[in-house]
Amino acid sequence: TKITGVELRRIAMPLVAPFRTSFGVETSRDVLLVRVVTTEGEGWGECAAMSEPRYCSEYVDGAQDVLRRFLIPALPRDGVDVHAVGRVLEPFTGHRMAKSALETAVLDARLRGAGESFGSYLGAARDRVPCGVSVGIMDSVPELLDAVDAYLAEGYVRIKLKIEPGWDVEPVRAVRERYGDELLLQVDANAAYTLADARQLTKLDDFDLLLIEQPLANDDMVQHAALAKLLRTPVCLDESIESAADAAAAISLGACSVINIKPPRVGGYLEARRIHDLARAHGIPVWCGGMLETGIGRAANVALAALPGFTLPGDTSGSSRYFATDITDPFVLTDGHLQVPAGPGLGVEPLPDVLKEVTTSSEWIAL
Ligand code: OSB
Ligand code: MG
Repeated sequence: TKITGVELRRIAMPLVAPFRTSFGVETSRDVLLVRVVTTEGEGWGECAAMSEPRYCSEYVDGAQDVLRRFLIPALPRDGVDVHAVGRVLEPFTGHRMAKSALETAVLDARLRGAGESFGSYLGAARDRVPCGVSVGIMDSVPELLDAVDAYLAEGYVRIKLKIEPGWDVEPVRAVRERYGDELLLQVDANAAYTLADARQLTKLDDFDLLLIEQPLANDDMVQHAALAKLLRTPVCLDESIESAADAAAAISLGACSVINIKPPRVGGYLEARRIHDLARAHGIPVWCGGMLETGIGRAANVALAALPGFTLPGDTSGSSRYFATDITDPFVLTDGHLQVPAGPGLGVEPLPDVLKEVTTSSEWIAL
């Protein structure tokens, strides 16, 4: 089996509601899909990069450029070995989301050929995963409570509130008071604070949060360690962790006591599994984050979230939390859980009619 070429396909996916974070508002997802074609079949990957470099330095046009110009031309010509792909991509620095999409597509092709599922390959320990939901910043507390009401009615087992300076203690207090101590509740600041805000952040200690995610800047590992000493709320890192080496540094510094593992952020599912293994050996709980993925990226995330060290519910929400129509068969919550796809590879694929409808461009890169 050989890789014969790669299709880079851009799709436009309107969100069911605007998603506001401390770094911006998203109303539609501009997604780059990667389709690896081999002499025997094909495989899919989703690039998590957003339209603008705000969450991290990658952005979707840049990801497409580096894939076309450097990453795809470097692919091995002699087979479909996902570890060989990792090795040829390694000399290129950064661009982890672009690498992740390509590696995932190769792995999907490989596993489809072998008849093995992503979950089985990665080491899934269960066939369904509990699901949380990430709730954006709203214009008012009543609007937020309406949104949380609806998510809880759908069965989500954990609520994550996006926060920023001016939208932190008040919404957290309102949600905690309305739903009581039993609700699994956490917050995500997307790097919106500095260590000078420590006193404000200690006010969140009163609300028995599971964790506070990425309070400080992406490259502020040392300051996160200092902040963690001042807070009772466990500090979780998202943006700061780009590799297993970063995770090792964060753990030994005491910069976090929980890790959000987002495979695209760390360069793919193999590196994500290394972080899972490392964290597990240190007794550090992990959970699976998300980047508003379509069913393609979601399938892989749900498989990863079934590994034994994922002891907290992830941001692996159902398709309807994001899109009116997903490009795959939709992921639907049952009793607050999503089923881990069991079919070969990702176990899902784009529905041709829907895919055609949402496609904005396509380019073919022959090997
Ligand atoms: O920080 O976890 C984040 C979405 C886009 C970029 C960053 C983040 C998020 C989310 C939503 O919180 C997670 C999801 O539901 O996919
Ligand atoms: Mg986050």
